[in-house]
Amino acid sequence: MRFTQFSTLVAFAVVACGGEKKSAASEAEAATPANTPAAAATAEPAGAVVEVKMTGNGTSMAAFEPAKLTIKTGTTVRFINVSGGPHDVAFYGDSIPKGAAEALKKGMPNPMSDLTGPFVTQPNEKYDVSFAGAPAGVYKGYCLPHVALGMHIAITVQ
Ligand SMILES: [Cu+2]
Repeated sequence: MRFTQFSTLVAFAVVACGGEKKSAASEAEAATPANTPAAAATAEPAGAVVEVKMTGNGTSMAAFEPAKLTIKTGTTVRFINVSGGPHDVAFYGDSIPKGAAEALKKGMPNPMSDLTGPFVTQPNEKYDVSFAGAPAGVYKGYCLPHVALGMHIAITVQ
């Protein structure tokens, strides 16, 4: 009995110690200047969230589901890699409303280039695009790896 209690204590101490190490590492990370703070990447968006699935069979078919949607300014669109990845979402600079590029630059973390989100490679990995401050109009976009397969999306912001 006594031994069991001791083991539990030791196990707890090890866990506690591991936790401390982790938080020290996080502090070090937080202290390092970065474009996007680690906390921002994992924080839940404040406004409404609408999900868009990114699907494909790895060869001949790939799609955003839905491929057309209507949202309100301030909504976050969550792109989820369901199958056939890697996928990403990019917007046509000449096919978005005036002033939209500035809003999307703030709303698309870790871009590969202007208006082009990073590849989403892991199953169920997500990429959030914030339409905070986004002007009303139609935003036409595509998935870079699958644009030839017709993987397009049109988001209407009201
Ligand atoms: Cu794709």
